Amino acid sequence: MTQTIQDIYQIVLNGEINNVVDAVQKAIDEEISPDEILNNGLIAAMKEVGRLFEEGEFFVPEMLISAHAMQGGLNLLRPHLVDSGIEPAGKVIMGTVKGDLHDIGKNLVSMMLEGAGYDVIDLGTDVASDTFVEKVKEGADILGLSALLTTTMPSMETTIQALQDAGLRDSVKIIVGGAPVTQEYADEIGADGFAVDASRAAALAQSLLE
Ligand code: B1M
Repeated sequence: MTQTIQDIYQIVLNGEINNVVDAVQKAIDEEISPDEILNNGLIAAMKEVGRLFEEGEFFVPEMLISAHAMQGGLNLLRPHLVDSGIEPAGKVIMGTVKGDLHDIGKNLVSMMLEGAGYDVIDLGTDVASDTFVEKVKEGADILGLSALLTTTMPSMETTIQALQDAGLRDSVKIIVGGAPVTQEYADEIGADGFAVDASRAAALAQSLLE
């Protein structure tokens, strides 16, 4: 691994938002392939962030700062990735369900998925089941539903039922999460998976698509 890639890895891990763009630009100028910058620099660092979070060494603020640093680098790299024809790991549609305005956790999940190489289309908060259905119709590998209120959790089931009614249920893997959501609830409503946090959501997406 070159020194420049090691620098990018360390900068993302440290959450040095102000340094990431210069480091990624340096790698581009050195004609390091976008694939290497992405996989050995940005994604590798986010994997380590996920590991540290799961082990209790990093907390939500550290994870958010690293995710923002990763996004800064990714924004610069994105046109180069498109030019070099690198395919994303998969397409994810993400949103907080109808009636629910909480988005901090959902944003973190989106960022971790981006960090893991997915193309994430984030529909925001208070997303109606019909909107999820319309977006899944356009094509997606994974649908991510977030809910933070016990009163909005049923909107997850409504969304899964709406996909079923539209004949789209089997076209997409559905993952659910949010503070009040449990594995039991995910099983009960027929989701494909539940993740307790953002880092495990990225790992879950990977295992569901394998
Ligand atoms: Co609200 N709120 N809130 N709130 N809020 C909670 C959720 C609450 C538990 C607070 C409490 O009473 N102790 C409570 C819910 C009680 C319940 O339902 N049983 C509550 C309430 C009642 C309300 C209002 C109804 C208050 C009111 O108006 N009377 C209201 C509802 C508005 C609405 O949504 N319609 C409301 C409003 C708000 C604010 C707008 C003020 C603000 C949200 C700001 C925002 O999101 N932009 C807010 C906040 C900040 C919270 C707390 C304090 C923090 C939530 C948060 O961001 N956590 C929250 C208390 C709490 O959770 N302890 C609370 C940090 C975040 C990183 O964690 O979102 O859990 P979290 O996400 C985690 C995991 O859950 C998981 O990964 C994330 C990262 O590790 N995860 C997924 C999340 N989504 C996932 C999706 C996945 C996989 C994993 O796959 C797709």
